[in-house]
Amino acid sequence: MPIPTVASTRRRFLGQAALATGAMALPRCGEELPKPNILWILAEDFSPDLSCYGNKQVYTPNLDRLAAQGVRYDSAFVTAPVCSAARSALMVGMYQTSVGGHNHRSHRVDGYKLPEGVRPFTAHLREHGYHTSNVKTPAEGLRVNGKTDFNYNLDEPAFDGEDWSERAEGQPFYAQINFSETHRRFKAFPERPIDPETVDLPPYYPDHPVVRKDFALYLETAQHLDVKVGKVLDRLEAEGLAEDTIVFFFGDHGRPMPRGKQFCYEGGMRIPLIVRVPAKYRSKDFNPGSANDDLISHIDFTATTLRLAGVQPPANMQGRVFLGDDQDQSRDYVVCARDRCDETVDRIRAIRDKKYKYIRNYYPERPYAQPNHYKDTSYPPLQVMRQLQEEGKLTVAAGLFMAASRPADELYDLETDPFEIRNLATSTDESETLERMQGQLDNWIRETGDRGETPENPLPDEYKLRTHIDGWMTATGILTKTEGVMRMQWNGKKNQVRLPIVVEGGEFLLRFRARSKDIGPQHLFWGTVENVNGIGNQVPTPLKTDGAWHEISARFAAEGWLVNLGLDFGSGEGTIDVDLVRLFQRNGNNLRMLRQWTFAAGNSPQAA
Ligand SMILES: [Ca+2]
Repeated sequence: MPIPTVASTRRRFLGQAALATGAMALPRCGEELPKPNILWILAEDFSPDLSCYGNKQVYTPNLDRLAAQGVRYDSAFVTAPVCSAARSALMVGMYQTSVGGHNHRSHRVDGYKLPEGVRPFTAHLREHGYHTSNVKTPAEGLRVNGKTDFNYNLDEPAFDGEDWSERAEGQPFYAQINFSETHRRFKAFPERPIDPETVDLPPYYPDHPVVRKDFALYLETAQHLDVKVGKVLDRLEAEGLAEDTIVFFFGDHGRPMPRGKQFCYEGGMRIPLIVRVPAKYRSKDFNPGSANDDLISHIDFTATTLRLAGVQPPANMQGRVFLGDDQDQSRDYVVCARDRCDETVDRIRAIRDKKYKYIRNYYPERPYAQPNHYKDTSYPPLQVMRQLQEEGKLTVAAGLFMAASRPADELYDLETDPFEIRNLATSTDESETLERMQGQLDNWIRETGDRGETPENPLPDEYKLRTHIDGWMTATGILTKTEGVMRMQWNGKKNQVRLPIVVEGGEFLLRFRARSKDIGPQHLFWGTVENVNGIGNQVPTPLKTDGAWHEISARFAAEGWLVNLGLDFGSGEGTIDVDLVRLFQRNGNNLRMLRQWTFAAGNSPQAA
């Protein structure tokens, strides 16, 4: 299928002219400079929550220094608010929706290839003399996993190696470093803790101690990221490469929180972008220490990187060059697309200009917060929001995300409503804006060949085992309920059933009856805000596998706030039935029942 392109004709004309004369796009006066090295430093799941972006709580001196030496971009956005789809687009400089990489973690095992003529951008760099690497040891003592996460299979290697030190003498390099911060699980920064009471929470979160603590831990994780980036910058200095290397720092998408990752609100689609260009490679308009408000899309990083390397971006690439003397016209809008994430089918498209954002929900009858194992078991703020919603205690702003359904159209004025709280889609004053942006989105869908219109079928096998009953969730089995019994069937992988719950810490007792012929729980485990899905928080809970019902009770104590608990079955295979689960708070020998689960048809957890 041919790939439509939105590349500007101006760019192609100028690019071809530059290549025809053999001149590099970048140097100021036509003198021949050696090709620059280009380094991408990627953060995971990170919004612009840095001191240099105005966050007053977080301490990020290294990234602030990078911003002071480079340019800070205030309007940089992803094409998808989730790892694999965003990274799939970045790697080819085309929307993930154009190349079939839009469903999260799809095409892992089906041999799916990119459309004809679409190649990883590193292949073009390689052909122009660059060494390309996905760095695994970015500085001494620092190891990273080298995440790629593409939703397609490549015919050629994406990278030549794992470090720029592997390049030939005199060879320019492109390298990327993928840090896992600030992906969950968050990591405390004891040397410089952040007081949860001082955190500025977005107004669409409830002001709750768990949300505050979780947000503070997110910012502390950003401080770890900053330390690591500092080590990379130090390494460039130590190796004498700082003046030869253009450095990009950015996020793969926004923060892992409700209305963040997986959603097309600013929390999910807006990312930090800092670019430092050594003096000899700067264009006239590059002013170190300045901020730039042009709309920039992830796929523009790809096109720009190629141009900086003196490589003309192929015509099928959809990004625009935003650096150097030969830049494309800046964008009128950026587009962000959300499709299936994990087991949760959705389709959202958002188009954003400098003032407005229009969001189209293709499944308005479904809640935003559809059940999702990953988010429901590892986002304490989401758990708080679910619980407060049940209790009718959410503010209007926080309640928006927990609604049982959603509007088909959302329109926000970002200048007056940066947190996207007041939907103007039904306002007659804004009907022209709405119509204009709907038309722009329709054009984009047509011009870029958005493949999200075709439902994915079937769901990848690994997601069929993500099931849930009355709040209990698993990623590796089938949960069903009949007549007061929850049945858990496991398929042999690492098996856990988890229950998100938010309760102030203390001493607890979990009591339930269980029967099984072949498998019993090994542990009860529990998580706190600081230690979600608690590693090491466990007590043994053995069960006789004689097929008879047995009473099980497990005592445990959680400090701070309890945010989840669950049963760990190891990697066995089998079936276990559970009925009438009760959670008690203990005070000496006194028990107070907090909640019970009766697994009756149609019921949900009952508060005591
Ligand atoms: Ca990510």
